[in-house]
Amino acid sequence: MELTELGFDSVLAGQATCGPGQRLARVTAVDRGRYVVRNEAGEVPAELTGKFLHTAVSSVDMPCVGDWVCVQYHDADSHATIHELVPRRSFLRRKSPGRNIDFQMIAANIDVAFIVQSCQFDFNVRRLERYLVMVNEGQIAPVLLLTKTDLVTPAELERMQEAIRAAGITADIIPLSNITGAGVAQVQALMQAGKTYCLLGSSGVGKTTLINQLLGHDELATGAVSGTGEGRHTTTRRHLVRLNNGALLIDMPGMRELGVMSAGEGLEDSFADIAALAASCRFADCRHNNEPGCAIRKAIESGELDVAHYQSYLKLKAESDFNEMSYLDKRKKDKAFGKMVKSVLKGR
Ligand SMILES: Nc1nc2c(ncn2[C@@H]2O[C@H](COP(=O)(O)OP(=O)(O)OP(=O)(O)O)[C@@H](O)[C@H]2O)c(=O)[nH]1
Ligand SMILES: [Mg+2]
Ligand SMILES: [Zn+2]
Repeated sequence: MELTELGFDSVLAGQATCGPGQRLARVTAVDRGRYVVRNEAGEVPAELTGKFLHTAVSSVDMPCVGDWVCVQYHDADSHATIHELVPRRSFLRRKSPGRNIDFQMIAANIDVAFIVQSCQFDFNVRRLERYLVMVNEGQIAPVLLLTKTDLVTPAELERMQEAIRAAGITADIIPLSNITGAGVAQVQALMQAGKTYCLLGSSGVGKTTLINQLLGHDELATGAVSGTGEGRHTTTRRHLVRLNNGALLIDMPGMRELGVMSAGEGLEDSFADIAALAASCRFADCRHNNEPGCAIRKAIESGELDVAHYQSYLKLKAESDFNEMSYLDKRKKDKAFGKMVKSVLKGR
């Protein structure tokens, strides 16, 4: 196997600067501080060097699934140590769950993210918008998958697709059923050898079931859903697998919280319709309240712009601004603290 078959390309090659005795490998699984890396020869367990841990200033600097790393192999190549992270070509990150204001890296070097929602109970356009912000911010192309179409009528499915389009979302939508197999071939057809894909969505929507379909056998564990259609977090670790057609696919646990932060570009890309409208307001600094010549207000009044969609944008923008401010504040304090410690140590 060549590294290009694991997704390596010229962009990454231009960024990789491994030291002597080190080799390139891709992180294929992460589970609470334990890693698995894969190269031409296969997969082995790996751990971070002390130096790596010491120089990592933020959780964002830690390897995640999909990352390329410089590793050293030990004991007849039976395990490896991770020395260096190759700069990411694209990334998926969110605000870490709970009150903690920090980023959490989810995956890296992804080409296409499948945003998965189940037609049964799980469907929610506002949540779709959140996923889109995250995906767009990380320079990843989104494709929407609506699963469990076997549980709804064609008319219901049609309404869901209309609701997505009404929110100005232009990404491709593939409805599918893992039970009847409808739509699965369409997903398969768009996956290319050497490109990396990931599956994002709530627990129980059928992400792993779809991967098993694409693999052609039940390799990964899937779980039952409760009466409400909610999953029970069957997948617990992020894991990259290679399909027969050469495409690389990352399975992930279902996400509960999806905080957005510092998503400037992600927001503008995901709400491109709103950005375009705002650009034609009479005043460049229009706040879209009661200013004359406001294109946003006019579009809402004429029904061209969906109010819920606009409110969702305002809400995400406020949340992102707040989180970003708190994050910058925290980083400043971290830095000031570091400086203080250094000066105290120097003075001893
Ligand atoms: N009716 C129906 N059931 C499905 C479909 N896809 C998956 N399921 C069922 O939904 C349940 C959950 O599927 P999983 O593939 O484990 O869901 P997941 O998204 O991987 O969930 P987590 O790993 O918890 O994030 C299983 O019982 C599947 O058999 C589908 O298209 N239609
Ligand atoms: Mg799963
Ligand atoms: Zn305006």
